[in-house]
Amino acid sequence: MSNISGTVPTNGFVQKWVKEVAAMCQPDDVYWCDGSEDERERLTQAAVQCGDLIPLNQQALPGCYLHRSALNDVARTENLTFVCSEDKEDAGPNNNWMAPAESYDKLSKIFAGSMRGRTLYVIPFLMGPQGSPFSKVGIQVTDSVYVVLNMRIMTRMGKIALDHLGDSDDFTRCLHGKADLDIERRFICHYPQDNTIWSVGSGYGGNALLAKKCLALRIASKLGHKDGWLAEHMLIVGVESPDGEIHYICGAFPSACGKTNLAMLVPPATMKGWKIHTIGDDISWIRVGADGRLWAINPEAGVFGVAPGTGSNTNLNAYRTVTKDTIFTNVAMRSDGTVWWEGHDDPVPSDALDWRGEPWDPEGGTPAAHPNSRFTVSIKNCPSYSSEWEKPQGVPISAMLFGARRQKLIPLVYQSFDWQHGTFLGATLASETTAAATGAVGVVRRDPMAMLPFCGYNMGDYWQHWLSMAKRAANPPKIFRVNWFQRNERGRFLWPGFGENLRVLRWIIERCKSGGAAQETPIGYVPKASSLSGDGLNIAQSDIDQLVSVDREGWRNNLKSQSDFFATFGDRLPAGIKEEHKSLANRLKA
Ligand code: OXD
Ligand code: MN
Repeated sequence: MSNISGTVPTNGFVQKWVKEVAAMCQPDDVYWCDGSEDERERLTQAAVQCGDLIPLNQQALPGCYLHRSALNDVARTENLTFVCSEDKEDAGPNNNWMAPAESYDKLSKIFAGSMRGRTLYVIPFLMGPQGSPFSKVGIQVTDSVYVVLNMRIMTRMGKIALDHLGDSDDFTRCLHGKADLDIERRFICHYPQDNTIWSVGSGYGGNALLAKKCLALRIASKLGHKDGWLAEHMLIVGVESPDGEIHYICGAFPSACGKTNLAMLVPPATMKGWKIHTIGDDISWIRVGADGRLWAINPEAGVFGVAPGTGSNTNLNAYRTVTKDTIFTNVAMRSDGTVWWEGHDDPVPSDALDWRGEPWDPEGGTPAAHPNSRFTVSIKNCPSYSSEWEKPQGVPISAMLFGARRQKLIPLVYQSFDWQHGTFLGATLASETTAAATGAVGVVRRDPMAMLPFCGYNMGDYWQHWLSMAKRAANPPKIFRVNWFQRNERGRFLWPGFGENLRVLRWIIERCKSGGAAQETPIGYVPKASSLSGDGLNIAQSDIDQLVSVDREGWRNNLKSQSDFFATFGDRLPAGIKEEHKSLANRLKA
């Protein structure tokens, strides 16, 4: 029998489920979290004592701590992630699948007795604004105090969630255990039919903070399919023009492709009067409003951002965001107890411990911070945070972006002809892989809507669901494809990116208002070079011309890879997507 402490809720469904998992995992103690400040302090001390957190220099970085993860546990492991629907076809070729009974059985054996000598923490959490009919409750149990402290930042945790739940049974059951962190016994399994997630053998964010990828994307995408809404791997940002008008934009980009930077963009000095309002940097839940527009909420409360490349020149807002109350994971630590990573403002240190805690040799050819090192911090810490984040109905979306990392072929920006063509632009998204998932980096892979690792059901059905939104929403957002990452033959980036991306957003907003000069091409509407230049943009005309040019031959060569990919979805591929592929081929022929 475990010792029980903390605030036990009155909800009988929650109590019963926690009793069942405790009987399986056999922890010494069960602690029910309430989300209070006092609890944060106690659990932080416990994390320091067990070595999960290392206090950083509290003068320079108040409330900041460092976590070093197991060496084999530094990124999402997509090959060990499963959607365990009853029917394999419902998981689709985009997911690994295991039969539910087999997977429950396999994982039960790993969980059995795995928490002996440990504490099982119960974390009630709310995804979405308080009082919103769109918000969802999850209950996560975990044996990692690091996970509890991260969930506390990433979600609205504790009493607020239990109040929202009341005596209902409608919550996602999220079971997480580190077990022995053995990669051979690591599984991240989703059971959409049971509104349940089981994850074992990893402490890494995307595998272990079950609110994030597991609930807010994989499980939520399936719920959205059933109930007529979308759960997307999208940032939400408000862009205010000098006349005070704000347009909200959602943007899907694969992991580690700059969503956090775009959500927190700092306008360049040359674009006076423009302002940015940050609502979310990773996930959007999107519904049709009574006015026929799409409205989005950010279900999360924090940012789990990639540290390397974050500096005051690239993203001053993010850089400032992480100066207090931040948990850093796998960054380097200097001898004065402050942090460093590649792309940090300060010079390369000679006195740092690398992400593994070993003395770091700047000449040694290995990075000081892990390329997927992270910061976890409240979104409210961000200087450009917008209180619209709290609005129960969310914000109305004017434009949606699909972006990826592509050295060639994809212009800086272009607009779809309509919603169906926009869905096709999302469905044909492909990107060079990054360190956010294990596996090779820099290889082009198809990543439709930046959801390949996160869509909790058959992607053919998901595209059909996207297409069907046009019938539900009389006034849907305009859809654009963007690519900040084009390079010339010598490998130099053609576009300065970061704050200058606001020029692209400005053109997008003009297009949403039926203005903005554009050229119709076979792939969509591309801006005139003059729409982006001016106002002190310091790049060569030839670079701008290349950024907005359409390489017809390259596009024709790309058609086969699109159709090969679509063919893997068999008869689940919607007619609308087939039609768009055919129309593109015809336009390119003309
Ligand atoms: C993330 C990811 O952590 O996409 O947001 O990997
Ligand atoms: Mn993400």
